[in-house]
Amino acid sequence: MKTLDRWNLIATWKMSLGGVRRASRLLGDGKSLEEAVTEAVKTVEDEAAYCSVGYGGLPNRNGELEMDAAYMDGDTLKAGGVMAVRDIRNPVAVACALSKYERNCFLAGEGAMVFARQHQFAFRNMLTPAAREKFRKATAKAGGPACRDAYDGHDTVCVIGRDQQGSMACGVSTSGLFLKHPGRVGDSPVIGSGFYADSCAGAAAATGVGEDIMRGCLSHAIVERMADGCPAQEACERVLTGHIAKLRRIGGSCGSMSVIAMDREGGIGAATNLKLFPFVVGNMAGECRMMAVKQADGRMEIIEPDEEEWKKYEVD
Ligand code: SD4
Repeated sequence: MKTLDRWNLIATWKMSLGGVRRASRLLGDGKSLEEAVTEAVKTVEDEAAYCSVGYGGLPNRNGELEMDAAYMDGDTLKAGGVMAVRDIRNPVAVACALSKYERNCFLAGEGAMVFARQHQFAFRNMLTPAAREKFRKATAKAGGPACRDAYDGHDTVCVIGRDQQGSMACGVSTSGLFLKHPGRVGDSPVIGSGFYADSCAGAAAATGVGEDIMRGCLSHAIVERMADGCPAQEACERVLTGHIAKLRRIGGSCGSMSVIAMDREGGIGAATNLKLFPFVVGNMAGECRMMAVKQADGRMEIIEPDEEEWKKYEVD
């Protein structure tokens, strides 16, 4: 197990690179952790080319785009989330606003959209022509939306941040599984499953098949390990491999699952049951790097692939 450097940001998938760059500059300029983390997530939400988060995300069975997002402040343990919302430009911003409340912090569907309207959050038609076309092709091929199970092209942007004072926070956003049932909620806006941040211990977040991630409350389990002094990398590996072994023991196969974590000193960790899971790290000096966990037979190796190697893997 490789010991890694100290970082201020860690985020899932290659798509988070632009957002992490922006967040690292914001932190370096003395902006708040909340601003840096939410900006990193918003950057991905706003980009149409990333087809599993925000604008241009994956439609559900009705051809509508329903999104989940959450935010957690690791100092106060306050968290907020929105579930199955439509046409909100930046769901993570609404989740962050909800995290300030004492009650009614997690809102679903129409209720969340009413809150967003009342608080002047921006709305836009989030369904792009490319997403419509993707829906049309997938449903035509399968003979209708209801016949087709969700496929593997779904990803969540998860961003964990830590500032100079050691405060930690986490933001996540996704359109969830392609062709999911209307109203389906994945792990992403479920506290302890898709995300968890506790500045006294560390923070963790997950991406993959939400139903399987939720069965292990993976993010909270990883943070608990770090609270006991386990380094972030070891916590990620132990929790993920233990959960997968258990799922296999009790009921056969499980879907894709990947996790990232950061301990309170800025040590990072990542684990996956994919062959390769890319992630991005950044620090306050503006240094950002793309890394990946390579996995074979449950053994993980953190690597920094070069351009040629990335091409071999064809992953986002
Ligand atoms: C969900 N966990 O809705 C999300 C999707 C995802 O990689 O992250 N896929 O289940």
